[in-house]
Amino acid sequence: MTICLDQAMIQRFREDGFLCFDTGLSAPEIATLRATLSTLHTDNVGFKEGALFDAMGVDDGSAPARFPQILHPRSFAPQLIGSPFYRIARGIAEQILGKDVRFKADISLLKPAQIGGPTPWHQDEAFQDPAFDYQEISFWLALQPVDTSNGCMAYVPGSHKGPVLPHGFPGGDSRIHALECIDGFDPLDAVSCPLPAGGCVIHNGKTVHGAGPNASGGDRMAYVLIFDTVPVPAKTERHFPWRAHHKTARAQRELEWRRHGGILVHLWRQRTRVRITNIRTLLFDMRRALRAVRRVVSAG
Ligand SMILES: O=C(O)CCC(=O)C(=O)O
Repeated sequence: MTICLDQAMIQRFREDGFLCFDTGLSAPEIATLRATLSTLHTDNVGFKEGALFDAMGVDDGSAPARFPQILHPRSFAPQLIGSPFYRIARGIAEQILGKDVRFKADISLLKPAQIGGPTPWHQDEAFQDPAFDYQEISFWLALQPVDTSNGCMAYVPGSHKGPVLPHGFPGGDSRIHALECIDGFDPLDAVSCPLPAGGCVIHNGKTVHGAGPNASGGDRMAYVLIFDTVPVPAKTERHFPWRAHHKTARAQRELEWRRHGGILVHLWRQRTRVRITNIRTLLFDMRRALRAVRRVVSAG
């Protein structure tokens, strides 16, 4: 199945920095995705390598996770990449970003019933290296209906047109994975995006967004696919000082795992991302792989 956005929708996405649409996925297709991801969470898949972590806690196992996430769940359930959702998202990403679009990442997001914490306001680009400029779109798929009672997403329209704003850590605790935007926007401008199961909201890497807690009796699950074009050196110098202070248990587990041989598994998995469209994309991927190896060597 393929879905195309019409020109008015694409224009709205460019203006607002986010857009909701219906994927048209069938109930069994949504149930399959939900069951696949639920099993990974229940089995604690990826914890040792830092793929599974609590984005809203110190993530040392001392308290129930308030926002467990799995980075790259496709590494543990490869069938996710053949899913109809992947094909739909890829087609729309190509429509918006052009033929050179690349699949960047997938993430499984679980906000547990009643204890699921709010997602702080943030811009995804605040996590990235400020030396590059990015073109990125996230596809956030609701795996059950979402509204303000279970933490639907909310966006500040037009915020993607400005710079990356100052960020810090929730409660000032740099052990927490999540980042929080601390200045330069008004949360009262935000628009909530309730969705039916199978509804999707896409956002730009610079759009300020967040979500409320899950106060409902059921888990709130979402599956995210991210597509990008190869980053280019930043046109203007910028600094994200919070990145130097970020010290999470997740990153530490990942480093340990890579030091003990996981680096080879990591590089092998990354091969599916490489798209040799031109020499620039190849060089970018080679440099990134080298950086990953250097980090492991210097930690050892
Ligand atoms: O699901 C959420 O509450 C947050 C997701 C998010 O921040 C993202 O997909 O970029």
